[in-house]
Amino acid sequence: MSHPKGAVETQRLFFALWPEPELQQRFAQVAMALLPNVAGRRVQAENLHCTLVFLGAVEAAQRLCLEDAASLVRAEPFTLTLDRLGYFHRPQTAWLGCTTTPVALQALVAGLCYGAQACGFTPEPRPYEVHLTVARKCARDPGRLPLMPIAWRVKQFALMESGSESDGVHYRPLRFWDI
Ligand code: 2AM
Repeated sequence: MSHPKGAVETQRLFFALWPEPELQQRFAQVAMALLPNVAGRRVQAENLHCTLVFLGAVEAAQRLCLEDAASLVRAEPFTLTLDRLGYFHRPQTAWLGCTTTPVALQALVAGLCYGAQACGFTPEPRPYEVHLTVARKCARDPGRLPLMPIAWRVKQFALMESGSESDGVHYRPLRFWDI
């Protein structure tokens, strides 16, 4: 891609938990069953993920710093039990979430936030709420619908790139770390 003279090339990046394709399909099926007539934009199965830390526009040198920082993060594997449907009013998103956030997940997010800060990023100031967005631009809160819990054994996290293409946004894992 060509850039105007002087413009710095960046990638739109974030750290995330990235489910295996079978699990993405399962989450998509659950979302379809819970929100059959969602008046919004459903997230495609192959894009379903849990954001850990959003970074935004990242330059090449910053990416190296972030990868080094991620390599230093120590966390334990954990089981994420997705057992509730939630809604964020401002971005109007519906998501699958957890009644109980594993301590190991909080530690992982804290470690990544610390690393991101060391690389010059300002992480989200609000407390972390684990969520797997299933629909965007939902004008109305779908409410507290019951959900058969889905247990997701998490053993790695990923640095992800978000790319805009003619058919919409696509997320691509750039690198995985075992935890
Ligand atoms: P979310 O919608 O599930 O919260 C890649 O763009 C991912 O990063 C999105 O799926 C989104 O996750 C999250 N994201 C995008 N923009 C963001 C922002 N400004 N602040 C925090 N998270 C953001």
